[in-house]
Amino acid sequence: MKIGIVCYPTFGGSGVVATELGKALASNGHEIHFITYSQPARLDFFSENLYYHEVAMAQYPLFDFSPYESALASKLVDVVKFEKLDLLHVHYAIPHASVAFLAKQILATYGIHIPVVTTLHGTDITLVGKDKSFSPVVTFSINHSDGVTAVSENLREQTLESFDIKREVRVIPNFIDFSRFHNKSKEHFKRAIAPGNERVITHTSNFRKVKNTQDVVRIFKQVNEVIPSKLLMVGDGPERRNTEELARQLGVSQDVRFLGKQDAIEEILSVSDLFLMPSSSESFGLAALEAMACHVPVVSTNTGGLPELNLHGVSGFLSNIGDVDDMSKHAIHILEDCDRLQRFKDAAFARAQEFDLRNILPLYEAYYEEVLNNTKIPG
Ligand code: GMT
Repeated sequence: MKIGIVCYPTFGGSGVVATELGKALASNGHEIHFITYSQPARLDFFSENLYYHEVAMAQYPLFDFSPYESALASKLVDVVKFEKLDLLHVHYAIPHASVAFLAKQILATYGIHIPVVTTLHGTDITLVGKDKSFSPVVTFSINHSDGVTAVSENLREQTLESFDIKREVRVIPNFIDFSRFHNKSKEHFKRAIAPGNERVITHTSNFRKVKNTQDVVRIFKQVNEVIPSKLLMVGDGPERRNTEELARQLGVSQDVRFLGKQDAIEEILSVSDLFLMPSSSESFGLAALEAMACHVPVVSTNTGGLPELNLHGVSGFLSNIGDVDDMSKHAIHILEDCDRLQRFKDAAFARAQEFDLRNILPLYEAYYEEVLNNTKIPG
């Protein structure tokens, strides 16, 4: 199958899922065309089945805001026509689903019929999509996609509650590629990070408000008072400065390292004992799954799709949003006893295995076939 994938090429979760999916489909023999405004962060190797088309935008003094949607739609028309694609799979509804609809209408005028699958990732529904400035377009483009998937049951329910949806939304959960995410032996790195054999606690995110990165530091302070620990903060974003400031105010900055954006996240996770995700909204929690795949238990909130991933008392614990004391108590419980920590590590890994790419990829392939069959023009 020849598939065009549209996504945000950044370090955000939806871009990572789209890129990893494209890479896996290409390894399975499909021809994959990424159509984005810059090279996707995880598109880091060459394969004969992978293509990348950059959406270039003409600048003009009249444009206060560059009309990216028009440039992307034009690029989609061009790539679908020239490369003879069978299907478009767009990740993150805003603006990709409505742009794909526009491209599809334009292509129809050339007698080309291409089905569009939209994957909803989270904030395109929960935080941003619901806003009045977007919701009519989001509703329309979900209803007019030929296939729609959501990355968790909770996101599917939220979509149906928040918008007037007249079609099926299929749940296909996020996945993990174990050929990349596995526990690597990084003893020298661990000794450098935690020379006194302290426990290593990790958080990775884009440091947006929704991630509650200050709660990570608050939890760490409580844990560190009982169990000597180090905190690794991976990623960057608007809340990083406030979070660094809080670490200084709380007097823990000597035990906290802000590492910025990192590509080799699996190496950092491999030296970690616990992952913290105190988000106030999380449709799935891909970063938590990546941690679990590296044998790292997760203390998270119970919001959104997190309870579908992180099993309370098994792979980690769930607490209410903002309940720093509860999350600290759970973190200490996991970390204070070596045997218990090992049990949580094993259980986190076992849970992650249920989201193995090898189990999820066939679900996407079958869904593409289903959509193609349902949209086939007779004759
Ligand atoms: O805000 C983010 O975390 C990035 C965002 C994205 O779409 O780039 O992530 C969302 O999609 C991820 C991949 O499906 C999910 O794992 C994240 O839970 C989700 N983020 C939120 O719902 C806040």
